[in-house]
Amino acid sequence: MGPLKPSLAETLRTDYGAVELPDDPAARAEFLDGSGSAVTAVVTSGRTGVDADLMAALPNLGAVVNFGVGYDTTDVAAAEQRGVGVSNTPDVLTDCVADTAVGLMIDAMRRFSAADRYLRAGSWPIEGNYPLTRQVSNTRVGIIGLGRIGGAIARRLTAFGCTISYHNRHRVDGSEFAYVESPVELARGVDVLVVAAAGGSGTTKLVDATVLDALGPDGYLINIARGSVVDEQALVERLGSGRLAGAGLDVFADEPNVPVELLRMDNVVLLPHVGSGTVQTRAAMEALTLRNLDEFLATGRLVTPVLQPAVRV
Ligand code: 8YV
Repeated sequence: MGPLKPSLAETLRTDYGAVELPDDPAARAEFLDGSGSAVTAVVTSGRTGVDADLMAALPNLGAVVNFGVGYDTTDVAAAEQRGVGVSNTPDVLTDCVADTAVGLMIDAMRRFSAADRYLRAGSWPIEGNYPLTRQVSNTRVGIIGLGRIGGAIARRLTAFGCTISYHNRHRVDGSEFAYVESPVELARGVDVLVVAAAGGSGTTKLVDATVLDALGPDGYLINIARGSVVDEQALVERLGSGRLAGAGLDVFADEPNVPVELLRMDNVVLLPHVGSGTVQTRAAMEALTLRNLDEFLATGRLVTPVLQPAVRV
């Protein structure tokens, strides 16, 4: 189920004889009627996923193999009910996504992209020096979601002298960073709020208007997780009216559509969901996706499961 990395799609077609689920509704319905019961594994990505209706149309499905760490587009509860396994690609993308968070934070606070636009527009000789910006080192940073990626961001920012605190579903055992009970309390005490929590129904608009107001007019929001975790409308309103200082965003609520108001703002840095997008990391994600598929086809188990398939006897 595309779109997939072209080399992965090609390998699946040629080495595995995989078929592509048609996008067109009529063609899809025809395919599912004729061949839905022959499908035992689906390879997809966080952009597409397998919802409960599609699972119902694939009665012999055994595994959803997800290219990407985030699997919020797949209905894991429905998968569990049906005994369908779900895998993702953790760890291999942690460094690149954490690098992206730090890059966005530096860019948003120091306004490098905006200063680059200023220089290219020929403004330097005419308008003079670029306005002063905000120091990154030694700031107070709050991280929502101290999982693998959140932890990697925290470690990087520790080297910048930042004071790190976090909010998470549960306090992380053994963490050296200060746990804060709620997102709003976390936002109140920091200069920068970094969103690194998984998407899905449990985190929808976790960063809402109240949290953004607690972050306040001197605060910055960085999001490398999922657009759904932030109330995007509230974010846009506050960035446009000076109630937030700035933002660095790699993810949006309705990708690839980005609120048009953001395009006109110099206090935001906008990336087209490129967090894991390096040659090295995407190759590692591809390899791990295929390892999961191979293991499932050979043994009925997954290498990096979110949920193991039910054992069929
Ligand atoms: C995308 C990501 O999945 O891993 C994730 O959760 O958001 C990214 O790595 C990747 O672009 C594939 O769609």
